[in-house]
Amino acid sequence: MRRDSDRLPVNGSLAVQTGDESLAAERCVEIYRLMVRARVLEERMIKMSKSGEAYFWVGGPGEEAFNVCLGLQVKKGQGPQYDYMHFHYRSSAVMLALGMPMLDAVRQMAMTATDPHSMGRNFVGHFAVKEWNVVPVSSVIEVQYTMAPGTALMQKRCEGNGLTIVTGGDAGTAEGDFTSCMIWSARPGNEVPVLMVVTNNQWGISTPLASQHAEHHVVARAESFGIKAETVDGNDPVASWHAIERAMKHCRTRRHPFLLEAMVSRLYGHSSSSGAVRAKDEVDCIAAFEKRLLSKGILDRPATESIVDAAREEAEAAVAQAMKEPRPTVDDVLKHTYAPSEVDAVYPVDYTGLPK
Ligand SMILES: Cc1ncc(C[n+]2csc(CCOP(=O)(O)OP(=O)(O)O)c2C)c(N)n1
Repeated sequence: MRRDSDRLPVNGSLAVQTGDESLAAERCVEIYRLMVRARVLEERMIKMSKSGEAYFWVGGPGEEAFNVCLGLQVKKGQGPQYDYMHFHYRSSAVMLALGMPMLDAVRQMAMTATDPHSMGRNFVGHFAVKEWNVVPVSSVIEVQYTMAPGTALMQKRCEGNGLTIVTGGDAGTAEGDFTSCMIWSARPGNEVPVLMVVTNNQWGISTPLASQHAEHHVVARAESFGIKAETVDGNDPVASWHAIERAMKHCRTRRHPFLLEAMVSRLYGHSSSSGAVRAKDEVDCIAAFEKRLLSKGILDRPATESIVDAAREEAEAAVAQAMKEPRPTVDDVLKHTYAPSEVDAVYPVDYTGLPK
């Protein structure tokens, strides 16, 4: 039976600690709940991909600790005074932390016309929210890194303290786009506030990081551009929270770039194309954090179970709702495209015979 996990009593004097850094109990519970919701959402979407309710799945199980901490610290809003976000396809936990309902992720997975990110036309995890400065996610990896200095330059010109956040995986950093981002963010006298995040799971689909990169850590490349950088254990929410806070403070106040490399897990392989099978030999950030919360007495077992139950109910309700909603039709093909009229005039498309 569902209990109201939002009203769990939290002892305000408790905290979770990593080294000298700590997070208060209330913040820990907020982070834990979002991490659980993100994992349950992704696991339900993996089930959709295997059951015929949907097709391709890609997402972020294993990145929840870092991504929730990132989402909770974003200055959310529309326009240059707020943060711009150029994400990759593993950012569902950031989006939930920003306030996206599970239903909107499920709608994209189910390719419904109600999907607010792409009207059912893009892959799952390809978010786009104009009101929150979430720039459309690209399937072509790394192009987001070349776009990021553009929004950051505009933010610098507009003054204020908005910054640009760009995320991607470790393999993608081999693309020239990653270097372009460092060059354009760090031009002497023209530095711009880009927070470059690399979530390093040590894989590029099936290629191990160690077989491609001689440098020990991605952050090693920052030094040659004079970019401040840090590597953090992205499986630890306490360490992640503080590293993100430091990096954001640098970008907001100095108006300079920062490179933050978060070491994370990849708990269900690359995507449904590689089977989406649970990895047993990688750290599970939720299990690890839960253990710390239980041992500190911040949550007890019934409380963690109630959080998981509530998340599962939410995910089931989202899937049930999305499956009832309409799919896009042929008449929708040219809606929300940049230049439908010109393209249509030059290359007229015959839609007769296609299913409505
Ligand atoms: C330009 C480009 N090349 C190749 C691909 C195919 N591809 C999709 S994801 C991926 C691996 C990316 O690995 P990484 O950047 O480490 O991110 P991860 O998926 O591990 O989070 C590749 C090669 C692509 N989408 N775009």
